[in-house]
Amino acid sequence: MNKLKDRLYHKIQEHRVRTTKLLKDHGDKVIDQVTVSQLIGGMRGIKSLVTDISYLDPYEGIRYRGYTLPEVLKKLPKAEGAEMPFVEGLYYLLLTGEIPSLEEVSRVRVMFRNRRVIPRYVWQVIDSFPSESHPMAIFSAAVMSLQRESHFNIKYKRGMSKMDYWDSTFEDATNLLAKMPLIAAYIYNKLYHPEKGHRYPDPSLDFGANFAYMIGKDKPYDDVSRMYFIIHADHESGNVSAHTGHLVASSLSDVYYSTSAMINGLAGPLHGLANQEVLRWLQGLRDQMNGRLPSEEEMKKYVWDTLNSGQVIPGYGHAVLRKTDPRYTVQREFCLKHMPDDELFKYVDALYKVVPDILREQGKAKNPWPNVDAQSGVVQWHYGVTQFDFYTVLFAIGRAFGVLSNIIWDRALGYPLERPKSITTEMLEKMVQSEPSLVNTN
Ligand code: AMX
Repeated sequence: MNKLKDRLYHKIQEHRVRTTKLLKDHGDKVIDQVTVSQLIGGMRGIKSLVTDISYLDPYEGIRYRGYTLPEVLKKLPKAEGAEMPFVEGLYYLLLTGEIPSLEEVSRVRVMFRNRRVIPRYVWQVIDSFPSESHPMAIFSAAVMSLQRESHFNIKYKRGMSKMDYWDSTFEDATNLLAKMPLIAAYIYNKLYHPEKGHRYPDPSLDFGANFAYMIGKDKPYDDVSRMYFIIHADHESGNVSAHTGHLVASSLSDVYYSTSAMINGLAGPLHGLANQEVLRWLQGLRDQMNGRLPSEEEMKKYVWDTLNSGQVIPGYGHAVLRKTDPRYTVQREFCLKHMPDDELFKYVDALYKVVPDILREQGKAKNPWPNVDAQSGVVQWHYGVTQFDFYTVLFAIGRAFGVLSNIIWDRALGYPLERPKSITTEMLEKMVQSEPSLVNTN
């Protein structure tokens, strides 16, 4: 067994006892109530999932395994001269809850490097897509096509103990994670730089630096990649992409089916696609201004025009967060250091000054503050990744780390098939008439 898997197995054995005890001793304890508005309103806030990989506090933002993002970025080992840590170290942290040493990260790097081989049929699947296809559709299909490589499926067919599900899921997850940047880079080069062709991975480079190399970007884009993959990795389990991955995997579909489904959920404009929408919306403002920076009044008018036409302000608001997203702040600090004079960054910064007050005045959004997507496209644009259709693919690579770590743990702890109960509107009407307490939200 390799070292990471060994450590993970140790953690799993410790944790199984806790889950078993909770179920056995407290299985009937009530944890939450459900109101009518939660039932009709997308299940907001209902405590109905368990994960130890990350926790999202509405005011503080995300913590991975108990660490805030600034702590994660500070504590995880880095390459010499790098500002951002190895993404491989994040995988170790998410899986085990421990900050790895440089040596432990080196071993994970070798493990990833040895799994970078992509079967030829994946390239053929990508090549068969029309060039106008959205890169998220191509990415999802390419991941899906790898399904025949699943170790979990082979072992399941042969007959495998439930206690061992996590093991082959770990193998599948690690294989897929190692391959995702190569697939993404191939899609990028094919769609946007066909004249340059495909670049083979450089075995000397880590996850983030190799991705930068494969899409032809110089330093500090290696750090941009690392930062991007790390900050997008997980946002606890209820968001659409994480929940979709977990749900599909709960039927014992393998990680290829689950990750492809996760990518499809991320591709919606209210979720991961918002990063591309922010850029599209900002370009609209820039076009109106003929390239000059708008005055505060002009900016306010653009925001109000968007709201009055019934659209949302992309990159603002959140289903859980109630303050500025720390993922926004991490990227803002990177921008302030590396690209303070960037024109789009100035737009984003100017928006930060006007949008929250306007959203408050409009009085609909529960959270008027920016989320991760308000800032991330701007960083990519600055370093020449101007094809904003591609931004959500980058988000998906990062998110796969969290989703796959969760699926490995789901299997380790024997989480069953997910199956909430639904009722009809008529039943609901009858229930609220006969049981007024059911609608009391206090
Ligand atoms: N602009 C305008 N209106 C907004 C808004 C925004 N940025 N954010 C929320 N609202 C509106 C909602 O559309 C809703 O209107 P309705 O009552 O007419 O349906 C009302 O405010 C209440 O919504 P909420 O409870 O505050 O938010 P939510 O949990 O329903 O939705 C989110 C959360 C993110 C979908 C929403 O804030 C939004 O659409 N934001 C813009 C898109 C975006 O940036 N998405 C990315 C989120 C982060 C991510 O997943 N990557």
